[in-house]
Amino acid sequence: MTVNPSKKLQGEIIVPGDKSISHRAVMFGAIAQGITEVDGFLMGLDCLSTIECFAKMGVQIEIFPRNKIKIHGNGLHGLKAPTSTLYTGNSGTTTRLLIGLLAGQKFESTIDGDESIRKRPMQRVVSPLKEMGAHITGQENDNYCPLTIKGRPLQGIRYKLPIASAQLKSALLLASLYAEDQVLIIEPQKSRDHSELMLNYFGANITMEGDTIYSRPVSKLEAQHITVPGDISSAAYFLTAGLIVPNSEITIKNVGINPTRTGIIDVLTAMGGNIKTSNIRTVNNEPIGDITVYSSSLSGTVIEGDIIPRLIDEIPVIAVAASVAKGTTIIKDAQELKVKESNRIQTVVTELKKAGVDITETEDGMIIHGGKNIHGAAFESYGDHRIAMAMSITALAADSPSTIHGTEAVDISFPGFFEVLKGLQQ
Ligand code: SPQ
Repeated sequence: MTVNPSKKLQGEIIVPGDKSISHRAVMFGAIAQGITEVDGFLMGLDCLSTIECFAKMGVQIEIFPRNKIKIHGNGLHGLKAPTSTLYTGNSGTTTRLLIGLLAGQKFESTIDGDESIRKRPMQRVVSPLKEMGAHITGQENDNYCPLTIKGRPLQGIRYKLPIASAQLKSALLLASLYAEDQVLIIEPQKSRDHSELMLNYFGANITMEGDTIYSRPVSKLEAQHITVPGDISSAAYFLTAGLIVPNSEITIKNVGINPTRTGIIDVLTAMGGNIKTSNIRTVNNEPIGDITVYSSSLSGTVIEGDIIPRLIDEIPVIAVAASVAKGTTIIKDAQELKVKESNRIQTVVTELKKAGVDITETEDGMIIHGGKNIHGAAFESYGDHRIAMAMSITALAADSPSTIHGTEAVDISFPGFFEVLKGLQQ
């Protein structure tokens, strides 16, 4: 894919449905009683992997035009033993949440994914589940897929998470639906809380008090109607593009602005970005709004600590904003980036260096001395959707055209990304 430098971006857009919320709608709908209708579902490859896995466990899921799906829930105890391996493709969320759900079923199952999934650590989920009584075996001390899960009755647990991870927390919350007594989870920092909000919407008994989450047993979940907001992680590319390309004004309608996800807005605003949020309302427990960005002159900043889980997936594109910004940006406490679809510290640094950016890799992040000329380059995606899209935004601010290899990866979370970008360039 060739991406040319841009002189101006203008228009009103929508971005596809939130990936985290779409996965959860399928999973919770599958174990609820009744038919869950979902509008604004993300038809990205990761969420389609989740649908496939539940279809293999006997759940009927209908797909309609215009991003609508209907899940015919089997109830909490109605999933069927799959007759073949549950294949999760490139999706860490599908893999980790399913491990939690499968631990308490009455059957045995095997879960596996693509080359990238086979390199992502699962011990973080497997270890507390074993404490609850789960029987899980896999590669290298049960840390890597393929993993085989023999369903067992589970006990409650009091568990302090060693890392702020919504996937780990959600795996335990799903297992808690099959536990004999209370599951208590303590978070080191707050990570996205879509599971807590949506499970309660389906009738679970989850309470949040400070850094502690309590999940108490319920006898059933009830089907709901879910409207999925636009994904702020997808909006992030256009928020950044609108700020760094001169003469730009972009409005993104109906974006999820759950505070556990809006770290990108806080950081870009702190860097001097002119960003306005309007039309704020709540849809099925999730806050939604329209976000407008105007070209701005950005300055470097320090990003560390509690904000990291609130913007973890946006760091590749934040690094692009920092490359254009005047001064130094330091990103710390982001070692989790090393175990995403690619090692995102390494891939971001390698690719931005190709464009002439003064950027250094550190143990837990990166240091960027921004404001220098950005050159067109031949970028690689490493099969990582977020790297493909971040490098496409870099290309808009470059002094000559760039090529991006492996752009098919955008279909993981943002089918139609390049069409939306072209629409803003006209
Ligand atoms: O599903 P996957 O592949 O793990 O997706 C990513 C992404 O960039 O899209 C991470 F690579 O998002 C994760 C996110 O980083 C989605 C997620 C969720 O839906 O619960 C939580 C975060 O991961 P973690 O490991 O911090 O829990």
